[in-house]
Amino acid sequence: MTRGGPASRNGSRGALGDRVAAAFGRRRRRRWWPALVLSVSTVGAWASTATFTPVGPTTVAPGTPLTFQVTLAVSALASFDAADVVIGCAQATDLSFAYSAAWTAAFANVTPPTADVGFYTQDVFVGGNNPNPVGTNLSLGTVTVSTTGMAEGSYTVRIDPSVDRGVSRLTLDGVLEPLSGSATFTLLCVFNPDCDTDVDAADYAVMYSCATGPGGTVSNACRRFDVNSDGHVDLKDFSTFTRQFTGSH
Ligand SMILES: [Ca+2]
Ligand SMILES: [Ca+2]
Ligand SMILES: [Ca+2]
Repeated sequence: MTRGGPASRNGSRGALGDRVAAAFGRRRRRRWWPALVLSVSTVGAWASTATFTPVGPTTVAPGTPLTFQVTLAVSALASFDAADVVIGCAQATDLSFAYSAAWTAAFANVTPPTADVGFYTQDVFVGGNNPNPVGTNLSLGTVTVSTTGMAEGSYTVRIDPSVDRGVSRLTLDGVLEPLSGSATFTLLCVFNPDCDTDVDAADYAVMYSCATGPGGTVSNACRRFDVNSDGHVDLKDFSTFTRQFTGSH
């Protein structure tokens, strides 16, 4: 699916609307319920939570994929029997999703993951509905962000109904709570300022110019060398550098 232009975005939302309608198929007679409750739920107390738990470090070199386990939990609702979720990352080059075994066991109707629904540069629409409530919290699955081609910097993967126009929500018997949550990650070429495939003498020359000693303060440009995050570039960091030194290749 193409992305970016107004026409394609409208098309994406149309396809998404079909998905949502399909997901709520047996409940369509009660569709006035979500619209009615939305004005209540946006007051603030009604807000379900998506927790992103990183699988591995959240600071990695560009090109290294990052995976997060996503768990959904209700707030004011006693449970939930349906979920509609858009997970997205504004600057990612690719994003993939896999349901947890708990999710596929709990829901009779599991929404087939639909990629590129048009709210973020990369996103996926997932969810499910069930005749009976499935509990107060449940593991949704894992989302993996490919960072190939992305620049160094900080990024966010998120579920945000203010971006997806209220699609993300948990529902119990037609009563809904908006669903939101996020995680940040950092792409950084640690010890490797030229971001090539090695840690060599050229990188060491830059590290040497960044050295602060134990009493100095590291600059933002030199944080890649402060691997123990104590605010200094000193012998402790150099000790780690020597273990990661590969030489030119
Ligand atoms: Ca290098
Ligand atoms: Ca340090
Ligand atoms: Ca090199």
